[in-house]
Amino acid sequence: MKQDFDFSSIIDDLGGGRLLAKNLSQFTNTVLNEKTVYSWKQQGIPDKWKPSIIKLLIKVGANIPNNFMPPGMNINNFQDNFSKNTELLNKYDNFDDSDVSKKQLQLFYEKMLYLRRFEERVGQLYGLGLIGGFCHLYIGQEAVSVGMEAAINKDDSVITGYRCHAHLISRGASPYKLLCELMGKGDGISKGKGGSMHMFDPKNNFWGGHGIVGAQVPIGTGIAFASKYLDKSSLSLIYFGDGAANQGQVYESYNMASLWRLPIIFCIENNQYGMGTSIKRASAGTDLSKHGESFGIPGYAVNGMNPISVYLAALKAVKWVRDGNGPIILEMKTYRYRGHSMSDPAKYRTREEVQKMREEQDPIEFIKKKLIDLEIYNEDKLKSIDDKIRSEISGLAEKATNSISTSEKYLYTDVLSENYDE
Ligand SMILES: Cc1ncc(C[n+]2csc(CCOP(=O)(O)OP(=O)(O)O)c2C)c(N)n1
Ligand SMILES: [Mg+2]
Repeated sequence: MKQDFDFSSIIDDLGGGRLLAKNLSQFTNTVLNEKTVYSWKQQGIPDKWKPSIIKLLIKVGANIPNNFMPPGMNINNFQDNFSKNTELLNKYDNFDDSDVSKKQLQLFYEKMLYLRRFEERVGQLYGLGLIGGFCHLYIGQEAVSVGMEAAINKDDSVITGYRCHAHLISRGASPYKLLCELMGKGDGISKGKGGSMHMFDPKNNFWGGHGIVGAQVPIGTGIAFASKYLDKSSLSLIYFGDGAANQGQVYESYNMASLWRLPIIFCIENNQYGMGTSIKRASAGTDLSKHGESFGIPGYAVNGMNPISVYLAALKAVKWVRDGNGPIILEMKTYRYRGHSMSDPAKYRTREEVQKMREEQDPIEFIKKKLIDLEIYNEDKLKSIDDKIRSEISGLAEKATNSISTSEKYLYTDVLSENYDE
């Protein structure tokens, strides 16, 4: 029989008859003889096997010749949303270093340093007994919040978990009000009633501060739904950790977000540890950027210790979402230097590991070196910026320490939503 089509190249693309027979058997749960598959080289592939073979070709990224399609079918019948979206996303241009201005580099340095010095001061105040309750510091992860914030707008919404001080400051919240909140003062951003884990700043579109691991993911999804429903152009940036990434509510949110094409950036801050366990011990799949696969949500992993990489990745993600393509996942590979919270025996990692990360991957040191190499700032200028930040934070900490504690009169306010404006 004369073939109008070269079936052998398809079989070769899929690793030859033996591998194809094995893969097809697994894929279709049918026992398929290797000899049969080899015979297709001469006799042609029966229509009955074509759909499965097309799916395998898509999986390995091989070309599917048009005339290989069974009648009435085209490639879209076989491609799932994930492949379609990933293919589309790959066609988007990547942003590069030319998209980062000198001014932006200066801001990255100043903003990251501010977050670091703020958190260091919070750690000291905690040690002095001026802050009580749970408290989780962001030291080490600064590049994520600063890089992401630089790529979004003020009307976009941000929501995160309990490690939230940095995200608030990046949004533009008052550091003084944060310090007051931490110390249970009336001037606190949640009137001193929320503490470290429960800070809100609606004016800056910051929606918490959530102590329940992962709770912010469905809430942030709802915020994105509202934005779409009300025909607004704002997106919802949802941060959560590697420890939250396997939760059921996260997957339910992925499903709805993708189904309704909601404007969401799911930003997973993979600092490699949950409360006392490494991701390698806790997660069956550690490629978190691909967790949206079965929902058709594309994603990519980013060096979360480099604010430039974070910023450039975020620009692309923002464009993707604003173009109406629906959600995207960014997995930030980052690291926290301090314990999970203020009490952490840290038995799950070695001191040497932490030291190595600090010495080799610190985001602030990285950007500092860049500023010097590009002759944007010299050592003296860098030091004067640091001194200015330290003294500003010291002044605010002193003012907050001396401010008035929260009042009993707030005990029953802000409990119901109608009291929101009180
Ligand atoms: C539903 C729920 N389960 C458990 C906890 C206790 N807990 C607090 S933080 C945390 C680990 C979360 O780790 P991850 O998501 O990686 O965030 P990270 O602390 O690293 O920023 C756990 C288990 C909680 N607060 N809520
Ligand atoms: Mg973590």
